[in-house]
Amino acid sequence: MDACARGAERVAAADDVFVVAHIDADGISAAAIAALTLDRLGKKRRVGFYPKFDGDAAGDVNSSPESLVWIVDLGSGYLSSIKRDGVLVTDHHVPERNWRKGQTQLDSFNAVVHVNPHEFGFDGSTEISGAGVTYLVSRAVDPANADLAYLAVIGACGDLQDSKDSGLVGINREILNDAVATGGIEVARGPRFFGRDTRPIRQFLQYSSDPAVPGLSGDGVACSRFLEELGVEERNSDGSRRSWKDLSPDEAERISGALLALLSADDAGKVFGENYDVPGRARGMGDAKEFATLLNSCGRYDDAETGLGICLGEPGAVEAAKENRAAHRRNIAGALDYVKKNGLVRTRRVVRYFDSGDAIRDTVVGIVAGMLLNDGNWDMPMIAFADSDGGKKVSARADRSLVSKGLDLSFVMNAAANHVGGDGGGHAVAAGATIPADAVERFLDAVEDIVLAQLI
Ligand SMILES: [Mn+2]
Repeated sequence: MDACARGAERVAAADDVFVVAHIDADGISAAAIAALTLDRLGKKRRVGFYPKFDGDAAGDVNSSPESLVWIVDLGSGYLSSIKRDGVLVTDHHVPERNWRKGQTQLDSFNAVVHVNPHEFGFDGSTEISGAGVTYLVSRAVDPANADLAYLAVIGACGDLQDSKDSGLVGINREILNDAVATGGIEVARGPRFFGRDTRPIRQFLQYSSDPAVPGLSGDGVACSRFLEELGVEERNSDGSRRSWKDLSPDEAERISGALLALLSADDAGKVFGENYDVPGRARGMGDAKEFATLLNSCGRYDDAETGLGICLGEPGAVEAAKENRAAHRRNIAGALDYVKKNGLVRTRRVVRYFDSGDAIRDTVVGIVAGMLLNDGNWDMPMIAFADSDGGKKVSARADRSLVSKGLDLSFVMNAAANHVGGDGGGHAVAAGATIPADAVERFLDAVEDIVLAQLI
């Protein structure tokens, strides 16, 4: 791609660089590729993470003092909000509509180099990720950066680009070849369930889904019996539990054969495929999908920087990420306890709800609503309120059985929020809204009217 060469020129010519990245695994991997590329050139750089390319991000981009802003896994949808010179965008999201194909200058005449697969007829949802596009520019800067290809594989797996075809396809395939050639990735064929590196082998089978394995998925006892019949020990000689990656090739082969016998040909094609080992890594990072999950968890807990530290090999970063996750779990347990102890849940005609005020963070309240739903009545949606900067943050959760009866929380949240001057949306089973702080009762009235209408 000629665009990659243009991007590389920009990078080489820059004095100092502000890297702007998305907070998910793909964005963090992309940021790591950009940061390492710049470090190797001896350029001064700074990295900023953003959950979306909103006004804050655009403001920071436009006011950054650096000679180049390199936006990774973000930005394509918002090119017109960039009002400065010296911008490189390496992204795979669908470009903003008023950005004309092949255009290298915005109407405001600010020069932006935009590298995006959609401009070249590739599918940005399966064929290349944000980290992948960033990698192609990095490789154009210096072919020796091919050793960073493994990060682009992790980014692509983070964006689930390996799911549809049970392996990477398109330009991702070329990037994978670089990663294998430089020793960053080893391709391992086998079942693609989550947790090859960390889950005990029984749970690895038990939690399999999409598609489920008849007789095994969801049934731990059956999984243990299955392993026993195949002569596969669940524990190592020191008593620790064995994961899929601890198995001998022969044991893995036996399990694979037995799994195949349980699956239809169609489902076998979905269960079996390529996995990507990341050799020489600590447990939890030895599989590209699990590595990506670790990065995603950092981003979700407001700590994408730790994820970047993990990719850059900073000492202590992995421990920090694990501590983050433990703190998050404690946080949720405490919040759940708070709602229960104070008897906050109220039941109305057709919904249950609680208002945690400022006691529970608005990023956690939806998770708490989902957990309450699980141990309470499944026949009513759960609506949770929390104070936030912009008013009341609302999170709604419902059991799938209600959705199959016609409930659509996305529509409910959107319509009820609009009714009181707020905004909302999401999915049928999980949705959210932001409403004026004094509108809770009116909002709930509207919610109930709509839910009733949907469930009649
Ligand atoms: Mn992405």
